[in-house]
Amino acid sequence: PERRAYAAVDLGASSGRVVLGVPDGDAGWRFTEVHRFANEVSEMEGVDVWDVEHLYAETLVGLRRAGATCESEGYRLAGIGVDSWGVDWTLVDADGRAELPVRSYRGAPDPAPVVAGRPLSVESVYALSGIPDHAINTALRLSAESTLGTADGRTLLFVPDLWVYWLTGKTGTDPTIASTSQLLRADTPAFTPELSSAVGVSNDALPRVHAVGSVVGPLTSEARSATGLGAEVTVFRCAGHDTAAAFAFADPSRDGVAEVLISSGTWSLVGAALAAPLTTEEARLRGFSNEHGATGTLLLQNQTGLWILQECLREWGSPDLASLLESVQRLPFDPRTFTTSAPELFGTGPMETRVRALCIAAGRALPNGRVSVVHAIIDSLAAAYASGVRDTVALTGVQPARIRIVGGGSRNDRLCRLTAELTGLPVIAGPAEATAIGTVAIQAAADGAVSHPAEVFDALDDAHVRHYPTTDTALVKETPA
Ligand code: ADP
Ligand code: LRH
Repeated sequence: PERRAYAAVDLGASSGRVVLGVPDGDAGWRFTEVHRFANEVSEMEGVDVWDVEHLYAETLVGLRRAGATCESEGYRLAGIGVDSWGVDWTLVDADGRAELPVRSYRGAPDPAPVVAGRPLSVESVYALSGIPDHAINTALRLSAESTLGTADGRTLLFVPDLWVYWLTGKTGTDPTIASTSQLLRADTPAFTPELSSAVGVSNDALPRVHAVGSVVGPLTSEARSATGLGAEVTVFRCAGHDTAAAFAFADPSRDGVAEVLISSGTWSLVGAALAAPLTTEEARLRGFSNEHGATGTLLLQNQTGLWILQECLREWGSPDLASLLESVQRLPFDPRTFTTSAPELFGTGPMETRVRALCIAAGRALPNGRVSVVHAIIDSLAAAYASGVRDTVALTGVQPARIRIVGGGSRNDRLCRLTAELTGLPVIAGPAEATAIGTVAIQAAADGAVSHPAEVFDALDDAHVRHYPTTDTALVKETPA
């Protein structure tokens, strides 16, 4: 029988990759990263942008490799899916030209004037969209720019939608990425003029919302010749939002709130999968968004994540992360942590100085050298995870059995260990590539190769996951203030 394989194009804020997933007999699924390429915010004429043309060119390289790998191993590449970071967008005009470059949320303006001028109350916007006001939200930035009062034949596409458009020539979006905009309803996957008109955005410019797992179509002839792939490869609309792809295993209708979910990458997302949105005033004040998941609602607190460490590394000329982490591995937890989501850490610019200043304010003057900085960052990220877990428990009223940490940060042993110690909940860490695995799993389910995306995750072997018990209080000696 034909052995069908699926490719995930996973665009993260710190790197992009193309991952090939193949069914591997009784052993479940095997994942091969066929291509990885760096990504970062760059500055163009004073504006923070993503070099999407470069990222797309790298994507084509990766897809070519995915095709070649399939051919040499006797698989047929049956599907391609794309996911990326949230909120950023482009406009495609009537001639199919995308407005480039895509601006990065890192340069988002102060949203206060837009919020003050909006005819809907802060509470109504939250009740409708499930998304609290945050400078990065598509809705608030579009409004600040006043560029989309009339559609003029233009269609708004989020980053994964732009990839799907370039690959297939078809416009559209999916509920997961669209929900990061604050323009989609939380209770049903539809844009509403109530939300768009409140921020002066034409509802006509918003793309059609297609279900997660729907077929988009074959590659354009241009994409075929750039990748060497044929017309038999189907592009699927997956969970375009990387966070939703990473949590594609969590199905609240099957599992209830069994675990607290943490996605640990450039951002930290902490929360739970729910059967329906939770838009209470308490949820809003605690900073939780209700985003559409691959199924159900993802109630998530957006925290600044490993961005802080990434920017320090960039400033230090990219020293080896593993050896830096090794040098803080056995240091005791210092409860004098700083607020990782402090607004001064948000933008690009010198990070070490900003971290040192916040540490001094927290009564933790750091000695010279990088080790103390890394120590303070990891301790502070773990304290933020613990606080997000407490908030999740308070909001849902459920005492979860464990915490699941996915994403690149699940490889950070100290971070995972501290999270278990500070919360008293066991941590399951991994898979680090949950996002790409989710994007493969959604295709496999849509294509009938598995009955639920969770099956693909359930079949992962121990190489993908590590267990941290709560009894290990080796690092936490004093309880944080
Ligand atoms: P994004 O999708 O936002 O680009 P990732 O999920 O790829 O983020 O996570 C990137 C982060 O993962 C890096 O900032 C780094 O701190 C962490 N990471 C990656 N590999 C390792 C490793 N081997 N050990 C510890 N941390 C790692
Ligand atoms: C994480 C993420 C997160 C936010 C941010 C912009 O990669 O998608 O969920 O939406 O990026």
